[in-house]
Amino acid sequence: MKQIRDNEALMAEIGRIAEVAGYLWTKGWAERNGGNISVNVTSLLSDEERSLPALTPAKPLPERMTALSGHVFYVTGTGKRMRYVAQAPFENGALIRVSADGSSYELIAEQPILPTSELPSHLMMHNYLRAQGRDNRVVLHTHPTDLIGMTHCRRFLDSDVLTHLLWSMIPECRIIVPKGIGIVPYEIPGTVELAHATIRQLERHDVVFWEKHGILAVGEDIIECFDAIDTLSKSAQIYFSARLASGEEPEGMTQQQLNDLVPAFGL
Ligand code: 2HA
Ligand code: ZN
Repeated sequence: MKQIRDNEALMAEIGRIAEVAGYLWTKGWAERNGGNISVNVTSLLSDEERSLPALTPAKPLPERMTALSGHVFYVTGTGKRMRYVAQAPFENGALIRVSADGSSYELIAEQPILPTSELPSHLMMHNYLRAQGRDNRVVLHTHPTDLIGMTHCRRFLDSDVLTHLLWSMIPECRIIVPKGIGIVPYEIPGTVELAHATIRQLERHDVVFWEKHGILAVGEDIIECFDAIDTLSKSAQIYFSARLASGEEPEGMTQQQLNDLVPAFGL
């Protein structure tokens, strides 16, 4: 009997998830079990792997996810620590399969590790993005200290204000996060309300700040999701450094300098 670990393409993807989980921990963005990851791996599996027998009874989803019927995801486990996901992704996460009618999911490999408490909201986002025709495979949520800190300041809780401020700290930020950031007012973690509010922001953005909680990024590639958050974090640190150095509001790049990046980089 072939094992799921014999699938090289899947294991390469799991390796990239473990790589990013390690970055989240070393960056100081993943205290205890902070953060969670889900990646759609359906296209990497054979028909046989996609129809592996369930390890546990089906669990209902809060909404029917018809754009995800039969799709398989790697999902980090509830209560699991990113630093251990990095070392042992199949002891700290699992593959789940959404049912054909999109109303439930079951664990299929490798062990029955219960998924993150944010699973329903991750799947709602995957479902929304796929239904929109966006080739989304990744939802990444993490707790970067500097970016969360900014969401405690009322004047930054405005998408245009915070996007412009972070873009204006270093040219790369405008290039790497071209859609800017969305902001979701505080909601209880793991709730359907938080998921709905996030999905509204995903209409226009790939990165969303959750007030006083964390950051969520979506995309085709987990390394690129990490890079977007990392670049925003770099901008925040430049802002804090410049403020500390002078005691004044940093100048930031001018609007013209920001605009000039658009044709130069085909944004
Ligand atoms: O997984 O970060 O938002 C723990 C969390 C919940
Ligand atoms: Zn969180």
